[in-house]
Amino acid sequence: MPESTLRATSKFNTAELSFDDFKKIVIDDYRIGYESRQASLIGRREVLTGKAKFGIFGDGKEVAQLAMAKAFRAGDWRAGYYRDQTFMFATGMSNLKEFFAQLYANPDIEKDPASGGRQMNCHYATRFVNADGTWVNQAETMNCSSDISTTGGHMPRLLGLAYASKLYRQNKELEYLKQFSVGGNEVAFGTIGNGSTSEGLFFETFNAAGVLQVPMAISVWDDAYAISVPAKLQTTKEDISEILKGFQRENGSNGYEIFKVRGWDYIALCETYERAITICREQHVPVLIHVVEMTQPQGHSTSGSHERYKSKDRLTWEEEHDCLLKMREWMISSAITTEAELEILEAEAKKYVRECQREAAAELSDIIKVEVEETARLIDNLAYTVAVKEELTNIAAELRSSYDAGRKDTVGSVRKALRLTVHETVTERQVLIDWLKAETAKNKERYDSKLFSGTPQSPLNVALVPAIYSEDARLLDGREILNACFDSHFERDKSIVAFGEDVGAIGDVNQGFAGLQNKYGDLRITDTGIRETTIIGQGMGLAMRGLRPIAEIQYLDYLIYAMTVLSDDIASLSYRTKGGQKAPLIIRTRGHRLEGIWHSGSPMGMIVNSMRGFHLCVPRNMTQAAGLYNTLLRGDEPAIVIESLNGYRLKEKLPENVGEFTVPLGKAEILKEGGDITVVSYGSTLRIVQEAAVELDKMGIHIEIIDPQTLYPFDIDNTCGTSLKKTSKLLVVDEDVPGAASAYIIQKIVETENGYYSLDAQPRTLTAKEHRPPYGSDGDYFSKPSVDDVIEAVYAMMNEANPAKYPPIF
Ligand SMILES: Cc1ncc(C[n+]2csc(CCOP(=O)(O)OP(=O)(O)O)c2C)c(N)n1
Ligand SMILES: [Mg+2]
Repeated sequence: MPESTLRATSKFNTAELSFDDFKKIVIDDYRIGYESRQASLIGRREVLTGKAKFGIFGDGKEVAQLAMAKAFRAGDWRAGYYRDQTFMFATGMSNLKEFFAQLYANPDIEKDPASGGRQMNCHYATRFVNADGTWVNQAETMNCSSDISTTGGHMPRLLGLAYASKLYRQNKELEYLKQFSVGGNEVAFGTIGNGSTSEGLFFETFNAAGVLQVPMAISVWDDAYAISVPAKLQTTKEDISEILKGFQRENGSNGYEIFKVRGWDYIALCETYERAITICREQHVPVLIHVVEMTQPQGHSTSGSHERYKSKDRLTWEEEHDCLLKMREWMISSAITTEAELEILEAEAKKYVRECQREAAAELSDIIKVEVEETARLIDNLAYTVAVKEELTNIAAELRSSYDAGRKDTVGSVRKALRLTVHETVTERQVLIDWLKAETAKNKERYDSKLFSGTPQSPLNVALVPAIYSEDARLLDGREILNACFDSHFERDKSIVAFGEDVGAIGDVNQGFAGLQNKYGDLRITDTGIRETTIIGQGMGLAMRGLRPIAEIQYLDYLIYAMTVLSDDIASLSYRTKGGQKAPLIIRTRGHRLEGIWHSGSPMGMIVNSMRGFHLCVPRNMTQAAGLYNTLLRGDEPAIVIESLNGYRLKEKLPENVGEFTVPLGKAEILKEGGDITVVSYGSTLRIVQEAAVELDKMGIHIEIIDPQTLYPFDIDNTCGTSLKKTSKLLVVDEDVPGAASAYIIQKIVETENGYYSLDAQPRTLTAKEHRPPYGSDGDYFSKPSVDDVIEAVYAMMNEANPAKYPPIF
């Protein structure tokens, strides 16, 4: 980083502040804002001249962010969006070099700590997970949860970050977790654009925080536009704080403190943030700060120009109300500084930002240049020993002359050279192959690592502890097994909390948590409103702040209401921060067959396809579910557990170590051995398959039943593939739609586990119909796989193999 003056903002300490101190703070702030603006201007130019791929910047939002930064302390949190560079610079959570490193997609986390080159520019994050998986001391650092590009998508997480402070303040049992909280006195700062407040996620979060009374401070950056769509088409009355007035707390009611302030009025902004955040921090009252009259000097992003959709009058108004221009005018008119002084400051700032940009660019391009030369040299070396000399020297020359070569070009050139020389055996070719292997490993780390935390704390490393049964083990309802398991965890680990609809007072609709609120208190087992997205967001925020939440979604069919936060936010968190952040949230839900279109769903394909980054557990009964919870609650990665809705009242034996024994993730289990057909199923359909097997045995057909237990990871030990070596036939049974989770399972077995080479018949799936299951037992029978269906599907495969022995049934 080039030498420079002060970088982070200073607080106004009104009691002791002299006018000279005040002036210095204001001027330093202006410098931060001005540098930030230069970064936006240069950043846009870099994109438009092809040196970076895309740019979105925080110009026009600088002054409010300086004020917000003054109220931000160690221990506090941010969940915001792509306009916040000035805030990040002013708090010291980011700097100009990192800003440009991200713009150039530098995959080195030392250079772009927010995302290791994985995220678009202006997507911020601090690293709060160490390389060994341990947490940093969040009470001592300023903390920024990782941004996502989907606007408004971060709001549910913000709720959870704020809710953690409430738990840390109110639950004295958590005092031992000192590295996560300063006695609950932290504020979770959220930022969102005016247009994005139209999202349901915003309103759901807003209401939930009002109910929960958590220290959450939402700033709305209102520039009257959302790309081209004006406020008139976004917001009722074109004014978000106006329409949210009903949330204002009054006469001892819960609710919000709501503030409105202009985005170019430095002093009003500083006063407003000071007042708002004091209330929020001290009283745990959520606040809304609606910052109006903001501008976009360069338009929305590098994708277009705002001259296309803003009127001349609007553009002129924006120029006149540029927040830095207004601050500058005010500084001169109040004798804080002079035009001449500012000109010097601005010239210095421009130079400084330019130096930062050049250094950041060179840090990547210098390395790439060396790699390009090395690769070209290896290709040249090969060229002189083979027939296709000219083609290869051309590839090397093209690579050397490419002005923006990247790793795709070095690797791409080598792959092409290897294709062209496929029949050659010279050593120079082997050198190239070795280079490619080494480079592939490096690029895997750069671009393909950390979908999960993968640290020593990973649930995949949790020790296997078998269930122990006493001779007179009690037979209990499945729900009671789970209840005993959860009870043991709440006793063992004070950081575990569970919440969701009907989870608290009645202990969930199927009573897994029954009696536990009475025993452990309503801060640990807690009812929530009907708000799936923010239940999950609440869990995510808690999990990022060192707590161990179990967030409950009442039925699997309602998971779809939380998909945005599950898929966009939690599932991608470890990956998009290259392991810098984690949220080991456990989601508990129940599904598969019961009654009716919205209580019998099994949308497993939806989950499998959109939630990579989660472990996906599909226990066949409540004992297996307990074993999986026991594993997950000792690990540090997010997971979803889908209990079988129709299994809560079935009798199971209570293990003596119900809170200790573990079911490993990815460990498939053979439930019944047989030599004719391998049948793979999970969850509720397993009981159907097991029932069918009894009749099939009588017919002389012996199926092998395998329960993968977790769909992600899937059958790590190749149990299914090994079984196929014996049976050569595969049937996958599930109750999702055709081509959904069953297709995923087939791909895993046939391709990943090499099952294809053992097959002597087409692999089959038996699934539900394409529509949702109708209400009633007949609806179930004709829509979901039944015992009859399983028997006939198995029999049909036997018939195909040996029609004489197994003639058609009908
Ligand atoms: C969920 C989602 N929908 C749409 C988009 C595309 N998009 C990106 S920015 C943007 C406008 C956001 O406007 P606003 O919230 O007012 O923030 P501003 O950019 O004006 O600061 C849109 C529509 C997105 N990124 N995410
Ligand atoms: Mg806007």
